[in-house]
Amino acid sequence: MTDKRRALITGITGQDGSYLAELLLDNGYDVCGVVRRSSTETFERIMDFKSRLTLVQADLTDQVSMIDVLSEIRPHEVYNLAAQSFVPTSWKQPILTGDVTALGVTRVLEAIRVVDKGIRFYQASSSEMFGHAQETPQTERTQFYPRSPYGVAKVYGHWITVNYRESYGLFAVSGILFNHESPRRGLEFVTRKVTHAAARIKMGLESEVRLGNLKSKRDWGFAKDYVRAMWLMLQQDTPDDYVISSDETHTVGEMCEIAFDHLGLKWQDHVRVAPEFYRPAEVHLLLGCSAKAREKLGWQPEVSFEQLVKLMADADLARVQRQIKNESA
Ligand code: NDP
Ligand code: GDR
Repeated sequence: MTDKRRALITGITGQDGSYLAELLLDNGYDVCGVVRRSSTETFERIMDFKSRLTLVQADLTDQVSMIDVLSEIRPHEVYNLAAQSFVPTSWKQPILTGDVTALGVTRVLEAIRVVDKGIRFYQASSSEMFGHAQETPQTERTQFYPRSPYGVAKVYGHWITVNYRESYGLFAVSGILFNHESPRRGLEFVTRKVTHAAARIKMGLESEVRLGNLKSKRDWGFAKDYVRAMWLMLQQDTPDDYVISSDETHTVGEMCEIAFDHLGLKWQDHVRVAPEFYRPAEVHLLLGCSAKAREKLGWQPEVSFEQLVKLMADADLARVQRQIKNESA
């Protein structure tokens, strides 16, 4: 082991894990990632820099595996990004979602308590905890009212993080992050679903995309900006919780308009509303206030909503064009 700072990331194969790993490598860290056993590889997002990472096998549902990993790696910082993170799946698999997204947090915290209480801990909390928002904009003091099993699980994860900080004096922080997106976003999330579909429609591979509620409003930012805030939270003198958001809100419909328009298409010609994408309980409006993070962490986003949607549409168009070229070669 070297003298460099060591970070362990759970969820390193996900959108945020991949960006955070790159940031930490750039900052001179030894970066280790937890990966779970799978019959096919899930390394697509980290492929370009995988040789610079240490990957270890463990699962958030297995307490001993987490203790073993922490004992082996002895990180200075742990970023807990692993979760069942797709809201609709949380109604289909509420028990699994609770096990990974809620209890999984306690397993990581228990591993820290047993192995080394000096390890700094970041918990990926979510604006979904505000759910049926009790006030607008939402701040660190806004009451939670989750509207999905996922949101409920994240509320547990948030409070157990606060509780371990207060019970054991851990440097444990909860980042309440609003939606953040990128070309690495999973294809089932609405922004990526739209930019990917718009690119395929542009290239004549499809003619329409079926979506749910076009009126719901989200506070969307760029994932690369948001992982910077995670790192900043663990560099402070004292542990605290922060809202991270763009402080703007837009409808799903507006997002569609920007994406299709950017590729020279009219969104009304291609977007169809399909009841199967409506949720049993919707979160209608999220709008964050990140004033505390801006003041105390010196954080601010660099990519605007419009730039974000356009860069995602451009990336998907390039990807689809590459696929077509490879298939015809
Ligand atoms: P992703 O869904 O892209 O990534 C989730 C990661 O968790 C994947 O690496 C996945 O591994 C891993 N994982 C899932 N289950 C387990 C398990 N049982 N054991 C170990 N690893 C597991 O999520 P994002 O990157 O978008 O989000 C990162 C975190 O931030 C999540 O906790 C999410 O809930 C939270 N969050 C995200 C926001 C967003 O807008 N993106 C906003 C607020 C919070 P595999 O590749 O094997 O599936
Ligand atoms: P969200 O993101 O649920 O906010 O959770 P998602 O992109 O799935 O939905 C955002 C909004 O778009 C509406 N919507 C659709 N959503 C999807 N997925 N597919 C559709 O076809 C569609 N049509 C309309 C939804 O109803 C919703 O209102 C994300 C995840 O990353 C969480 O893990 C994270 O905690 C929160 O963001 C903050």
